Amino acid sequence: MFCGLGKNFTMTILDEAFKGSNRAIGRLISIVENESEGFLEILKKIYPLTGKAKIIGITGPPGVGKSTLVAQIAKIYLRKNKSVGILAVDPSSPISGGSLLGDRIRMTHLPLDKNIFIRSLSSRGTLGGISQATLNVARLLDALGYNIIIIETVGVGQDEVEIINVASTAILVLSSGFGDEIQALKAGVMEVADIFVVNKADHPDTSKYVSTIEKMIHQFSNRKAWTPPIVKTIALSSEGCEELIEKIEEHTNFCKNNKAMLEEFKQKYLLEIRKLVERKLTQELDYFFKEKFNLEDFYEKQSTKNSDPYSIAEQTILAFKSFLKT
Ligand SMILES: Nc1nc2c(ncn2[C@@H]2O[C@H](COP(=O)(O)OP(=O)(O)O)[C@@H](O)[C@H]2O)c(=O)[nH]1
Ligand SMILES: [Mg+2]
Repeated sequence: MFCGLGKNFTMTILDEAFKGSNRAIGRLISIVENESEGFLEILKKIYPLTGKAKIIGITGPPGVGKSTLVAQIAKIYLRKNKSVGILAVDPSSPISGGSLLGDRIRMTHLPLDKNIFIRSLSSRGTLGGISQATLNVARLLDALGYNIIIIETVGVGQDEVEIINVASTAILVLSSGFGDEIQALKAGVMEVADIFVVNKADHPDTSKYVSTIEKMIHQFSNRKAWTPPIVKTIALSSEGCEELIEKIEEHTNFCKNNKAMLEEFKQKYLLEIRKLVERKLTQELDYFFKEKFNLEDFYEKQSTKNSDPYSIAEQTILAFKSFLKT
């Protein structure tokens, strides 16, 4: 925590990070992830430097081979002289840290290189939840000059959809042997995926599984200008990974040239602002109820004829509005 150390201190860390200090980058990420003092100043300052990186989101059920795949993709990009930042998001509590440790070990097969930065994010964040915290950290890496940012997140629920939605290309990884999982897939995650990967293509049931997914894609994405391709991979041996990278490039180019996509990005941006406003207001409201306005006292003072919840809520809002003006 850097509470009390002040703005100048965080700005010094920012300078150090820009000079390439991995330690400073790590501390900056902690400030942004934990929303410690000075984090908004950092985010405002770095924002003009963002927008250059390619942000790839990867999600899917546990065990399908996401981490193995992330490591292979990272290796290919490193060979292409790109710098890579990897963010592994575990939205659960640190209790499940064991699996992350496993991921870290698997990812250490990556060459130790100054062009690579790996970090696990576990904080839910307070300002805008885990997806906003992930976006903030990804922007930080983008501003620091990382060319490729890969976000790995576990699962196919609402949180994961929000997290991969932060990416410019969202990839859903599946593999045969997860037949039950696909039944449980929500429309949300099918709609948000730009590319489907069927990993563990060494498994004999792969072709059958691919046809099932093809049918599902058809069902979910027939209104979209971009039809998500399915790429078969064997992450263990890197088979199919070059093709996956080609599809990522294709998707990036498609987005650059597509009006509907530009509109979609604008809508995402406006939604982010709206969510930031909502979260800030919720924080103010929490403070108001905790420190400034005792709802129970207020309720007790009402005469019986005025004590319907609608009127009390209206009066409370009036009091909150005048609190905001102070
Ligand atoms: N047979 C096979 N196993 C794989 C493949 N990719 C990953 N695995 C294995 O699947 C297990 C889970 O991989 P991991 O990358 O941790 O999956 P994650 O939970 O989705 O991140 C590990 O034992 C990997 O070695 C593959 O293409 N084929
Ligand atoms: Mg993993």
